[in-house]
Amino acid sequence: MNKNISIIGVPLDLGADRRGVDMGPSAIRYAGVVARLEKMGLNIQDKGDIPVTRPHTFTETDNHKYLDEVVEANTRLAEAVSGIMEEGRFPLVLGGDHSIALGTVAGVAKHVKNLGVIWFDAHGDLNTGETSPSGNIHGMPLAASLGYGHERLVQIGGFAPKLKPENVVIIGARDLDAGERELIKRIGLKVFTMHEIDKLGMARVMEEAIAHVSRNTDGVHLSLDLDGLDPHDAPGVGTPVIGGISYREGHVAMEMLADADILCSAEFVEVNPILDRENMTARVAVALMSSAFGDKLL
Ligand code: B3U
Ligand code: MN
Ligand code: MN
Repeated sequence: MNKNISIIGVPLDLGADRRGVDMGPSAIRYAGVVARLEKMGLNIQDKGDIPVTRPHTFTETDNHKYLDEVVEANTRLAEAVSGIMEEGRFPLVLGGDHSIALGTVAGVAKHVKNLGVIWFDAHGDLNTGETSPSGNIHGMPLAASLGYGHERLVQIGGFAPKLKPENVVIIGARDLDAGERELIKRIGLKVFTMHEIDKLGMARVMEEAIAHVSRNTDGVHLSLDLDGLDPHDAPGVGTPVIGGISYREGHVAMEMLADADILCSAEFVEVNPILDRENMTARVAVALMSSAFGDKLL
């Protein structure tokens, strides 16, 4: 496991149509991310935040809200993440809405030939401008990284596609739109919905997920949307969906990832301190990070 970690914040909420997740990086830093990871003996460098342009007026392009700003922020993020990879360090990206996966995945995929992805989320984030019910780009980053959707999203970082469908798993899905279900079936994407988690248990799901994403890959990116967790355990998220992954299931999943030693990068997104209770969701995010980086109970 790479013990040299560089943190980048992305105070972007335009991909979620302005909902307060721009304060996610501050909330996660306030929850003590640097101290917690340093205490584990990791070398942490906090590189601060990516600058985000804040528009005065609402804009929409072909059912993509704030397309220019989201593309601009993610282009900067892709460069920053790529720079961290070049230095041989592990990028840990703090969101921000989930559209920032566009930039993170672009920056990582530039350096990892066959990149695997574990996508924890209540949602599929597999919409395109044609299928999105909201026009919110945070519902589109996985589709775009696989090569589907608006050219400007698909081409962030200057190459496409970043991912092959057989190297990706979604875990925790329970709110999929019709167009997303259609794409999942068409490209044969592996999805562990809450149904599989309830039936098989998280440990078995993680065994299968880890085997799936590490089979033909040279590194795995963890993209963790806090709304994958149950709103009871993580209330401070943009779009809470009842019936999610528990705090404990989240931890065992992260611990199994640490034991498998497959991660090359990670991002924790959609923390919304406005809707939170005493910064609980940011604190849960930090706790999950420590498990993902190998913290043990004993
Ligand atoms: N699938 C819906 C809702 C959604 C996606 N991601 C979040 N919410 N956080 C959409 O708008 O694409
Ligand atoms: Mn998401
Ligand atoms: Mn989500």
